[in-house]
Amino acid sequence: MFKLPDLPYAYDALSPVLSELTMHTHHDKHHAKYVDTLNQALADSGAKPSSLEDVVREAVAKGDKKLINNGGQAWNHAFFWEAMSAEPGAPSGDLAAAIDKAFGGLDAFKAAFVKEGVGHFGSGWVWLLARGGELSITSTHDGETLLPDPSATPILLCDLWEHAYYLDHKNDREGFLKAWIAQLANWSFAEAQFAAATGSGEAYKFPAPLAKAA
Ligand code: MN3
Repeated sequence: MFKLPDLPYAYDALSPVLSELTMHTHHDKHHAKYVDTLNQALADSGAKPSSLEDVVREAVAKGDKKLINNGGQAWNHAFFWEAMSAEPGAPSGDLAAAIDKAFGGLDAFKAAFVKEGVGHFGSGWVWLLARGGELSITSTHDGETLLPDPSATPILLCDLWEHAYYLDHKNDREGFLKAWIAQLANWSFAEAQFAAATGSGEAYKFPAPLAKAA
């Protein structure tokens, strides 16, 4: 079975953009429920997967909605926690150069990321991703991941579900996204992901399942 990953910082570390209450609700209730439902579905089917990435890719291949949604949400939230930091820094080196090339500068990238998130109808996720050294922005619906696309490496990810921001920003998704990209995007994590996309080091993986059956 898969274990709910801990937050890589204190629950109040991302305040005021994301409050302690939001982080407790989002991680301890929403993310936990996706992991629980994923584990129950795997237990019911007798599956003994070696990675969550394999679970999601196989679920997509089979059209298994329950595993696509709950496995995808388990993965996306774990990546989302890593993609945030109380000390976000700024992109440098190869990643900064790739941002300039793709978007015409960091401010233009941030505006494009916010625009994609605001324009996404309903629940989902907004991504900065790399194909090799080439950056782009996309959004996915509900629990969809980028895992079925072997050419795509996620660099940054922000949650567009209302549960991610409603307690702190009410219906103001644009205000949330502007604050998020300015104050929480974890650029050292993004640089490590970009290095992996361009052939140096390993991209993020969800923690391997515990040996014991669910
Ligand atoms: Mn969420």
